[in-house]
Amino acid sequence: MGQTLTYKILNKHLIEGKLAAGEQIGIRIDQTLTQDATGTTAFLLYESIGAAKVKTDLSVSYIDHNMAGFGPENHNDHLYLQTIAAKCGVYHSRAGNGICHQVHLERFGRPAATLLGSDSHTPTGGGIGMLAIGAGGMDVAVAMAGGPFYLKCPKVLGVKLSGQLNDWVAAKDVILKLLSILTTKGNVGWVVEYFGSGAERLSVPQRATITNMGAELGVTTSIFASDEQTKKFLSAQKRRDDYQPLTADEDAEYDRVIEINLDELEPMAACPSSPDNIKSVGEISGLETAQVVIGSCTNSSFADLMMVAKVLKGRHVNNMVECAIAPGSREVLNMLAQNGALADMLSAGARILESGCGPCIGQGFSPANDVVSLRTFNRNFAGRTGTKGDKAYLVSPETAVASALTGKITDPCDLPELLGSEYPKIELPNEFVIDDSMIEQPLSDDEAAKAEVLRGPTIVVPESPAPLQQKLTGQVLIKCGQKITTDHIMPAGTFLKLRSNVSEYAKVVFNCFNEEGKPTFAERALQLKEKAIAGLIVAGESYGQGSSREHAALCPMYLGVRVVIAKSIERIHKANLINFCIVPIEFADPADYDKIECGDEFRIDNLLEAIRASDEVKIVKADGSFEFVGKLELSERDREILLSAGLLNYTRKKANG
Ligand code: MIC
Ligand code: SF4
Repeated sequence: MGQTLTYKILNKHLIEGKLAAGEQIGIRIDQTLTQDATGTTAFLLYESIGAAKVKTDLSVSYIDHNMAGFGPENHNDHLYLQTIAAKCGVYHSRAGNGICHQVHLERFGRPAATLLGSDSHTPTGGGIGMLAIGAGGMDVAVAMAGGPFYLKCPKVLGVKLSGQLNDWVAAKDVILKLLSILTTKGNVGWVVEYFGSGAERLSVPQRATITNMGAELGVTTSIFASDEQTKKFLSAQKRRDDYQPLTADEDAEYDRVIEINLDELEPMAACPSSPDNIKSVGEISGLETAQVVIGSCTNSSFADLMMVAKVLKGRHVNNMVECAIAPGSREVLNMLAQNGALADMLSAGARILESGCGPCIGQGFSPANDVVSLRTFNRNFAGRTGTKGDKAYLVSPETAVASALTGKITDPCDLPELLGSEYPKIELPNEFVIDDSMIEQPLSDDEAAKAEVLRGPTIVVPESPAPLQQKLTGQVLIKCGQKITTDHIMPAGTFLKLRSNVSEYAKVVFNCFNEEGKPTFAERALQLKEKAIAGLIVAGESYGQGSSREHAALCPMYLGVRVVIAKSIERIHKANLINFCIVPIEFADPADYDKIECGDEFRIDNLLEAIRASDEVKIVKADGSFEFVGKLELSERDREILLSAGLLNYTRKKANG
């Protein structure tokens, strides 16, 4: 039987375990990426491991999330990250150079390599044929120190793309279509591999849009073959030498296959407030919109923005719409500036934002109350825009620009009729304008030994978890529903600047569920912690969807949360919980969820014993009126990490023999 692309790469990188779906495996990581919002913790933890120079082929630290600079925190972070990178042999992409995923694709990604990134959209690299996986910062720190990355050997879902995208239909519509089929839950443990004649016709940036938003499916990663398209892209980036062909075998067998005929695809939208709430743009057209934002790591490539510029040229954005465009990288922005496209955007009334995450992570551009905001991003979780009750729709750049011109959600296929606009097909340039002057090279060993690391006062080393005890007494601090995202647990936006100071950031854990005039989650948790009562979180399906932010485990840990009991828990978040010594438990019988109330007290009498040797644990209500069984789906390594009080202690213990 032939091999899939995924298994070919896994095979070449396997260090521990057997390549069979469901088995725990350890793989070698060739490249890592970190960004500023997860990076400070990742590097602080990296320093705590005691490692000096990174042992990967290449590690890059990006500044792209936190750039607004209200107060000293952001700049303190930037200086710390710049100086620690130089010392540790890490490349550093400075603020303004672009979004990590876009820049990594342009300047560093390499087919057939493995990439681990402390950002859930790391799978963008799958567009260039690399196995690119998102993880918590602690896991990335271990990989930088040369340790393997552990994961469940995935099942492979083949997505066969046939046909060809019609004019005005975009790569974004492909992934939105797939989200309508697979939804955001229930896909843990899969890799999506695209193949077929339709896939062959897509350019690298189009592929990267698809693999990027594959993160919303909750899969381990998504990947395309490395072929002529990849060669063309890398050559245009003056990196022809990084190219190597890699495809699945002709007779590769997938665990499941889904077919999408690109000829039949139409413009799609993810409606509020989930990336899987999909409708065709036709179904929602006519809805007035007051804001259109084009950018983010999903849709801000040169081709995307050139198409937008060409449609805007000689026209003007509707006067009831605020339209902003954030080019994904300095390379893209430079090229738009040099070829005049930027001027077309400006003349059309678009606001140009700097190359970074910006509005996608709630750093400004929050919409007014009750208005429809159209975004080319990948996430529209409730409140992520920074506005409570927001109505954010996720669309392609084609749909976004059409709607910016008309002031209503508009199917871009109607543009020729409405505005006489022909579809501007954008070819990949033969040569991108390359300027790596904002990427700092790591220092030589001699220079590194002398270099000073700058640590502003807002950068605080996080506390280590306390060891778990055999007998645990806990109280349910919150009972939440299904699809709780890490944005619910740990809001970003204006709180993002607190990422390097856990005790401050922890004050806003579950902020969206806090009620005015009542004690906050954090206050209630700290009260319990003082009484040595563990905090328990109870949740429905797909707990911890979305971002890789380990603060969604680190901050609850700081507040004394020791156990999460949910119907199911998403991959990255589950790993983060374990890394920070919070026990992830899944209901053996989901009906037991209904029998639990916030404030209930429970006990576990044999927690350590169960973690050591059992797949189950008995959880008993303190008054003895009810008990239920929780599943412990843990690998041997997970168990050891929990018993060692978290990954940092575990890694130190291992290093000391
Ligand atoms: C996001 O899109 O939510 C983020 C911000 O990029 C996160 C990382 C973070 O919270 O810092 C992600 O996707 O992992
Ligand atoms: Fe940045 Fe948004 Fe991409 Fe996250 S999804 S990396 S916040 S642009």
